[in-house]
Amino acid sequence: MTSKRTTFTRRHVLAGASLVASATMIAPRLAGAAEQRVIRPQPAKLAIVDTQIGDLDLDVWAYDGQVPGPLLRYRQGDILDITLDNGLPEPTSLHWHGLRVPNAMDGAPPLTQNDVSPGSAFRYTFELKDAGTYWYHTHTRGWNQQDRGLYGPLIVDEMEPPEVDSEVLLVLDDWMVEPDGTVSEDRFGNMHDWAHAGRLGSLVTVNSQDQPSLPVTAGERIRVRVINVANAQIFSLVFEGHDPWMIARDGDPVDPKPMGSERATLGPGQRADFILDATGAPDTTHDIKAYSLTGEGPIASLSYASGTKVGPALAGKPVSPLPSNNRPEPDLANAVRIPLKLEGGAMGRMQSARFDGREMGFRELIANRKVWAFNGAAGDMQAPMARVPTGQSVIMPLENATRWPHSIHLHGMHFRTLKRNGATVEEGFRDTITLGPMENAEIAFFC
Ligand SMILES: [Cu+2]
Repeated sequence: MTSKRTTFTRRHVLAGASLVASATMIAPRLAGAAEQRVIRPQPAKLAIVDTQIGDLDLDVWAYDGQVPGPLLRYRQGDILDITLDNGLPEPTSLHWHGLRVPNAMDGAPPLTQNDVSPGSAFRYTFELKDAGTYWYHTHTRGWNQQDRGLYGPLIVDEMEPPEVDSEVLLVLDDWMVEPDGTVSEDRFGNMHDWAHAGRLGSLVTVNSQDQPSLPVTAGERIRVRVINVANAQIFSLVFEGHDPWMIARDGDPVDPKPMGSERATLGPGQRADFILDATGAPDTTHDIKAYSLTGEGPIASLSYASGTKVGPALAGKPVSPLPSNNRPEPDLANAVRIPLKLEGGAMGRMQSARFDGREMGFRELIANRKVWAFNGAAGDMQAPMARVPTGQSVIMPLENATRWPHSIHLHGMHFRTLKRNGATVEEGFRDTITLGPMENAEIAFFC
């Protein structure tokens, strides 16, 4: 594992008034249909009160000076129209994670566009076909740029959203912070991390705060949206003292059911939506606890005000399913099979892989900063893995032949998971699947 293991400890929660105020991202609709706006990634400072280290003033890269970046909120069917204005000292791009976009708008250089140079701009515009909880992030040297803070939430409201009293958005990240309170730049692209479970941080934040206290009122019904923007960390969440209903995963509806004793697991890039009835008593505090690859402990808390909700109670009423996004179903009978095998990493069995036009041994691959391979090729996105005509359905057997968990994410479309480790499963549409070490799955999608 990584050299620095972190265990969350139960720490006292700092709940200063200003901290509470900014902890909850109760989300207004900021952008309207076809409203044009500019987003500028630039170097910035991020203040975090670390409950162990104290005041941190981190050097980050941020969209419009904020981490997470500004909340983009639309209604289903709206047109997103955003110009990326690069204020960074290096090229960048903007990827819309989980959204069904035209290929040219996907923001994945060099495949779908060129990198946007410093001082240049690129305009992204497309229709928002699907409602749900999504996010945007850089797709250029993401291991560096995303770690530095270049990500933000994107919400597309249903035409008829479920009735709730309030809404909470939780953006989960983990930062590698040095004892002196700086962001560890040495760890960006560190080969040891890279060959293991990825860069796992020492400080877990929710909305860029360490264990924020989220104000709630007894008796209210809350929609909770969770986005895991960490680059490698896997979080399993428990809302202590509450029994939320999961209503969506990766932006797509799931049959609502109470979580019971189940934990909601989110790999990197994944999202989950919940309906949470505030069944706690006034003046009490309940932890939101996370189990991760490096430890467990509270990451935030629900802090009840002294009163109770006034007016008609939604809490306790049945939770209805969200409206379908009507994504096209894969046609399994006529699907082509495109297998994807992941190899490499520390303690793996990969002897060699193709890179730069020839077969290289593992040591030579490491010298070229390549430790992972897809189907025997250690690539860098220069050439497509497969070409598929529009309208074609694909079945993709996935094999994680490594000792490490991997989240695999499809751009531009959601998939159905058909099998996990040989067993048939029935799941809703997802855009990201997390495979544990040596696990396999089969997914299917319509192109
Ligand atoms: Cu994506």
